[in-house]
Amino acid sequence: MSNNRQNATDDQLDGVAGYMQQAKQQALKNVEQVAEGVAADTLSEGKLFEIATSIGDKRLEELTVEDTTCGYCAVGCRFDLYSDGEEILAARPTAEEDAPVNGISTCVKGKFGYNFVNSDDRLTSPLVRDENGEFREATWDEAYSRVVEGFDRIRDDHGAESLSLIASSKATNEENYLMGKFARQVLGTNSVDNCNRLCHSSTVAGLAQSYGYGAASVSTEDLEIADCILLTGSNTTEAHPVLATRIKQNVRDGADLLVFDPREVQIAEYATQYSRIKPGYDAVWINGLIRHIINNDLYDKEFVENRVTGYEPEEAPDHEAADDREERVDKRETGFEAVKESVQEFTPEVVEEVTGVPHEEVVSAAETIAAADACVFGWTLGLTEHSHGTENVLAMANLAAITGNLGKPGAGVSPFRGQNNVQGGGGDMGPLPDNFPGYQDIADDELRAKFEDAWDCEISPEYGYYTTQMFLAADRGDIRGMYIIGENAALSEPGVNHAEQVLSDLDFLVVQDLFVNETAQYADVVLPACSFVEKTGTFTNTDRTVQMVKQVMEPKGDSRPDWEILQDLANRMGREWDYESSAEIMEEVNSVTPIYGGMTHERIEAEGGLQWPCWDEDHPGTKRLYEEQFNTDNGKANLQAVGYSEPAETPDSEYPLSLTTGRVLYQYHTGTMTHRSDGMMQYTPSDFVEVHPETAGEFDIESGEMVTIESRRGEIVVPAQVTDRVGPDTVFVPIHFAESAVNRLTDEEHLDPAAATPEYKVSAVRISPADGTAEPIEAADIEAAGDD
Ligand SMILES: Nc1nc2c(c(=O)[nH]1)N[C@H]1C(S)=C(S)[C@@H](COP(=O)(O)OP(=O)(O)OC[C@H]3O[C@@H](n4cnc5c(=O)[nH]c(N)nc54)[C@H](O)[C@@H]3O)O[C@H]1N2
Ligand SMILES: Nc1nc2c(c(=O)[nH]1)N[C@H]1C(S)=C(S)[C@@H](COP(=O)(O)OP(=O)(O)OC[C@H]3O[C@@H](n4cnc5c(=O)[nH]c(N)nc54)[C@H](O)[C@@H]3O)O[C@H]1N2
Ligand code: SF4
Ligand SMILES: [Mo]
Repeated sequence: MSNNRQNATDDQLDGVAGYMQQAKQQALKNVEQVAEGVAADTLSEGKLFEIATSIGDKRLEELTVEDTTCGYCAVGCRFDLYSDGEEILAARPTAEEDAPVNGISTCVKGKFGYNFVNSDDRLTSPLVRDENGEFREATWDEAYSRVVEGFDRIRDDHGAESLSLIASSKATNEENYLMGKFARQVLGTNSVDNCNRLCHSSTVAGLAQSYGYGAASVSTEDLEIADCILLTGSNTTEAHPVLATRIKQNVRDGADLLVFDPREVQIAEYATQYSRIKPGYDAVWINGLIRHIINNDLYDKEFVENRVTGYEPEEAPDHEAADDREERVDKRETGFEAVKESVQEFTPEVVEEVTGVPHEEVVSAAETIAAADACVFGWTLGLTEHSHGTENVLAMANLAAITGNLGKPGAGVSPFRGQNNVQGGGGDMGPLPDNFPGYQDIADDELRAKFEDAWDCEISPEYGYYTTQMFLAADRGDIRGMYIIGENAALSEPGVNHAEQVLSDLDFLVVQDLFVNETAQYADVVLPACSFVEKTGTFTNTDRTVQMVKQVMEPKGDSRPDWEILQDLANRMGREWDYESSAEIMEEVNSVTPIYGGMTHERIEAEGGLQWPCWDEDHPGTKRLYEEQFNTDNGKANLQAVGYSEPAETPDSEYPLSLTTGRVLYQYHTGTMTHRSDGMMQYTPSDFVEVHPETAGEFDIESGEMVTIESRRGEIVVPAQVTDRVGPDTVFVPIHFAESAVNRLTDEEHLDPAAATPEYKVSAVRISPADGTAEPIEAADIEAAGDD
């Protein structure tokens, strides 16, 4: 087996300079096609926005230019996109006042990641199976008929609850609102969920329990004015490059940065303190910090006295899944005294032995946080993707509350959300088995009655299945049909050997996507959707800012925006939907979703974004949550005692290493968008495994050599990158390539009891040399490509 990692020719520059050079040539080519008199020599390396500036005025008039919001990650960068109607030619900064998060910054993906839109294998017409079981192109009419037939058959034979829908956090708020409505009103099932389940649902569950809202309390500007930032489980420079820039700037200006991560990721280079932790034991070191702070009287007594209380869990609705989820919560002691008592077991010895963090590092981090006037607690998947992710988040919420770091400038909790629209489309819009839009509980009789009335349908009070549970329920025959919109479950679910089996055994599967992705290969019908550059609507970013997304190009081929497809299907299934635009859908959202009450397209456009809650048309939106009170019954933060927890599967003699998984800068998830860009592929053409030099020695592995990685569930082969970025007990593999799908190794069964998040961040594995070698893998130059 060979690897073509370094396939750049000799005369090309290495690293990011080479990437920029290539991108510049590509952009120049575009510009030459549309503009006369391009002043190539005005272009400086790494300043490709200037290319767009150099498009001649005359030709400029012939181009479409729209200010829009990035469709990759949840930072929510805004920029102008230029199109000649056929393809995206350039991205350049929009007016700074219209780009509250990024100003003039963007990362490589927002700047250059558009080749996928026009790629030859974009889906341009619906596909159905022919008599031999092969895909053939079909008219929309035929495809819709097949979909209706398929869903009807399952409903008639097995009941509507055996249908489920996976909604797409790539799509707009308006589309996700309709996905939730479609599941409940048209299909008649509460089993509707999305990628938040695989990602930050433990953040949402934990923060909702502790403070009332499952979202960041801060605005992005708080990252720039905090005195101290604690970051954990976040590879910020690669996954949220523009936020990393904000943080680095603040650190240069004197803020403290504390990084806790099993990998010495690039942001750690800027840290006042980097502590290497063993994956899977976050509540332990966080409780160690809390213990030091409380026992040494360093906590914020006034805040604790006035703004903190215990937590009284509500009775769980009567549903198998819900019972299981609530069980652990029921047992939890609540209030400051309970937390104080519960952290006593996390002595310096315990913390060091379990997590590997020496006592001096616990002390210095605790004292830095306690001494800061304002501290932001930032985290991402390293904290959440565990079988006890919600407990990790509760522990972090306790830490922020006892140090009084909420509801004031430069302070608060900042989970960096993932997909471009997972905060809005994946949460706020309620394509969820337990919530209507705006986190309104479906088990609440009054709220359910409101939606039954608004949507003219009956809705069961029983929670549906979470995404991860849908796949387990399918094994039992409880789910028989799925409608998967913009989600590549065949690669992104945990334990994909199992997921593949489920997808192939389903009675009926509809996939709605831009491509025949790995999931679509199991579909009965594939419906071609449009990407964010081909439609209008809104996305909600990581700091609750709702921003406009605008159509820059016509839909490719016969593809249609998701909301139009849903409307067509709803009408064929006996409903009368007549939305003429996404603005009209937003009006309906406004009327049923209190936190979005005043968010019309008109205002979002005029005000350059609005942060929720925004209760009515006169409300200015909310920059920072919890300034006066928490969103709980008594207005106080609910502290909850969090005890010892560990990963569901720990290393042993057979599988001696902890595997953790994640992302790289140049790739995005399952690659449907980034694999179609030559530039991105040149820099990360395959997955790889990071192995510590000592471990490499022990298992006889050299950099560039192919390595077999095995878990109890499967095996993959990837080239090795020998590096001390990881510790000796840990190996890291990215998630971006089907041929080395790391989710063959992960476990689909052990889910977080409150949030049903899988444990992507810890699996027990063993490694051994495989046949073949690859070029040694250089770490990408993240610094320069992350943001400029
Ligand atoms: N380039 C790029 N950017 C992206 C994405 C992408 O695919 N590509 N995806 C987007 C999405 S949807 C998301 S959700 C975000 C994810 O953003 P991140 O969560 O920052 O991304 P990951 O690479 O999964 O990184 C997780 C971090 O957790 C650390 N970690 C691993 N195990 C543990 C543990 O047990 N405890 C702690 N504390 N840390 C641990 C890893 O070393 C790594 O630094 O990125 C978004 N941005
Ligand atoms: N081992 C491991 N596994 C993980 C993770 C991990 O850290 N480790 N992270 C998890 C996380 S946080 C996430 S978010 C998931 C991501 O997993 P997925 O969401 O499955 O990954 P994507 O590749 O982003 O898939 C999005 C799909 O939407 C399509 N698409 C894009 N725009 C549109 C649109 O506007 N409409 C429609 N209909 N389709 C569109 C794309 O072509 C693509 O097929 O992976 C999870 N899996
Ligand atoms: S950081 Fe990059 S991927 Fe994320 S929104 Fe900004 S430009 Fe897009
Ligand atoms: Mo995510």
